Amino acid sequence: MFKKILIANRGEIALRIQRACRELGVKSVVVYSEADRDAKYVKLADEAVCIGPAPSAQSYLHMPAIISAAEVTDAEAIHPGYGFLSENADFAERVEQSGFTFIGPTPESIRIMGDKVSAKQAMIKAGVPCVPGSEGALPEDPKEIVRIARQVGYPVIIKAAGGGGGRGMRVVHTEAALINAVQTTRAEAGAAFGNPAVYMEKFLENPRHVEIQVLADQHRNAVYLGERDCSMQRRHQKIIEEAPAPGIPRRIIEKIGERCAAACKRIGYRGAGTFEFLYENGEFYFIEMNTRVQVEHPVTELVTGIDIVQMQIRVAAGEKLPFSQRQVVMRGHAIECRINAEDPYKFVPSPGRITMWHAPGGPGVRVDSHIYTNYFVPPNYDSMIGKIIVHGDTREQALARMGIALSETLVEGIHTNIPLHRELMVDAKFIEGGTSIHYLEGWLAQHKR
Ligand code: MV4
Repeated sequence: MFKKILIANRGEIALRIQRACRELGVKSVVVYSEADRDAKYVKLADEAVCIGPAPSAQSYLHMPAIISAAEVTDAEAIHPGYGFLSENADFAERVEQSGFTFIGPTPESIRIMGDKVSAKQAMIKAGVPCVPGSEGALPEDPKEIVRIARQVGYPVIIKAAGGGGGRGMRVVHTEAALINAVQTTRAEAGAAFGNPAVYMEKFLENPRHVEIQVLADQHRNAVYLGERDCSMQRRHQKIIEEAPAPGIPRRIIEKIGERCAAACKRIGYRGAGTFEFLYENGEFYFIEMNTRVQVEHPVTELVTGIDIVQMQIRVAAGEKLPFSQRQVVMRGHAIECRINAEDPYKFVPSPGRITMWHAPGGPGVRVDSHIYTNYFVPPNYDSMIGKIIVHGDTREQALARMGIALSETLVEGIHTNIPLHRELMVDAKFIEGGTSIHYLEGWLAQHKR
C-alpha cells in the first residue's frame, strides 16, 4: 500500500478521498487554490500545498504545479477525483513519467475512451451493444453520408468524436438538413476539441440514462457493481441518481453488467469505470465510458456496501479485487440529491457565505459535503456544495427518508436547489419511477414561476 497520496481535486470529493486514505492508513496531501484556503478538506489535511490562484487553469488544471506538489511532499500516488484532470490522458502519462502512480486507468485506456469513435469501436469488438450508426467516423463524401443516414434511418444524431457529456452534438430530422448539420458540427468540434471527426447514430427520442459501475484490478479481474439511473437531469447536469434503476428486470441488468465486466477484461481496464447507456424499450445502448470516479458513486456504495474510492486506491497499489462477482450483492435502494448553490428554478449560481448549515441525519442518511457554517462558496468552480444520499430497504423507504432529510437540511446565506428536490420527491411521476432524460426539463417548463 502507498504511504502517501496526493489528492488533485477540491470540494466534497477531496474530503471523500481523504477519508478513504485515513481508513487505509495512508497519509494524504491536498492541493488547493487561493480561493480554497479555508476549505474543510484543507483544514483536516495531514498536509496541504497551495498550487496557485483561484482560476482552475492556474491551479487544479495546472499539471506542473500538481506534480511539483507531489514531489516536494514525497507522495507516491495521485488521485485525480472527478472533473479537472481526471480524464486527461496526458496528465496520467506525465504523472507516471514523473515516477508516481496515477490512481485510475492507463493513459492508453483514458485516451481510447476520450475519443468517442474509438471507445465505440472498442465496445463493439468487446460485445457491448451500441446505438446503431456509422461504422467509425463519417467520411468526407456527402453522398456517402446521405447513404449512411438512409441506412440508419431518421432522426439521426451527429456527435463529435472529441465531445461527450452532451458537448458537440446535433439532431437531424431530414435529409435536407443533413449535410449542413454535419459541416457545422465538424467545424464546432474542430474549434472546441481540436478534432473535427464526427460520427452518426440513430437518435433515440425518449431514453433513460442508465449506467453500469465497474471495478477492475491489474490482474485481469473485473466486476460490475450494478447500475445507476441518472435520468433526472437538466442540460446534461444530473441532479438525482438512484440504484437500482426502477422497473428494469434484474436479468437485463445482469446481462449488460456481465458484458461490461468482460469488456474490461478484454481491454485490460483497471480501476473504477462507468459504462454509460441509453435505455429504451427494454434495450441497452452504449454511448460513452467514463474513466474516473463519478459524483454519484455513493448510491452504488450504499446498495453494495463496497467502498469504491478505497478500491480505486487498492487496485492502483496492485492489490487484487478482494471479492468475486458472486459476492457482489445489491441490497435495498439508494437515492442521491446533488445540492447546488444556485437559484432552484432559474439555476443562476449563488456563491457567497453560508451563514448557517445544519446537516440531516438519521438511519440510512449520508451527507458528502465539505461545507460548514461560515464557509464561503467561491464563485470560481462548480456550484455543487454537497450530496445527500439515502438508503432504504425499498424505494418507497428511500424516497421517504430523502424527503425527511431534505426537510431537516438548513442552508442559510445562499440559495440552493433544495426546494426543487423537495418538490420532486413528492412528484407523482418521479414516485412512479422510470422517467426519461427529458422529464425534468418538461416538468420545469410546466412549473414556471
Ligand atoms: C444520444 C441521445 C439520443 N440518441 N444519443 C447526451 C450526452 C451524451 N453523453 C450523449 N447524449 C445523448 N446521446 C443518441 N443516439 C440523447 C442524449 C442526451 C442525453 C443523454 C444522457 C443524459 C442526458 C441527455 C440529455 C439530452 C440528450
